Amino acid sequence: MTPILEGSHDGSHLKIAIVVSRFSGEPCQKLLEGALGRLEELGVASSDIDVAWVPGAFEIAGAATRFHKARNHDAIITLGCVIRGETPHFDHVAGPCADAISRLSSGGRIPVIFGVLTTDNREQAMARCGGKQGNKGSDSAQAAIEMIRLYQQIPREASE
Ligand code: INI
Repeated sequence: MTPILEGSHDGSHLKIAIVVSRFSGEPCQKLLEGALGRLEELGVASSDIDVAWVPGAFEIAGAATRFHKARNHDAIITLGCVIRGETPHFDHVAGPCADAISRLSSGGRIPVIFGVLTTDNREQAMARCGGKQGNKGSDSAQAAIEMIRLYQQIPREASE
């Protein structure tokens, strides 16, 4: 039978870095609360979680890259919120933010999770950080644990 690889949701003994932007205020705070709550439910010790606040989504990738280079964590979760209706330069913030996090993630050494909301308005953002559409912070935390456990089953190059 073909083996099917799938990551578990066992967060025990894992170290997680979270980079969260504060630009939009409440949505970002709620994303962080969602992530921390889910990590705790999955067995990650609070002492094994490092949280770095950055001013805006544009700064997330830089801080995430520093965590990545430091090699002290099993995954990095990025959280933030970019709202189209609140900025004329939405595309200049949201695009580079997503591209840079994607580049870091696709290196494949550890999971780098994209928990940055990009919405048309604040209402849509609020719905996705603990409202009708769930909490993307919580979803991102679960994705991080699942991907760590999956990567543990996929061989990587010996040189890494
Ligand atoms: N940063 C955000 O995180 N969300 C936004 O909606 C946003 N807007 O609206 O512009 C935003 N801008 C700030 C940007 O991320 C940087 O912090 C700033 O340009 C300094 O580099």
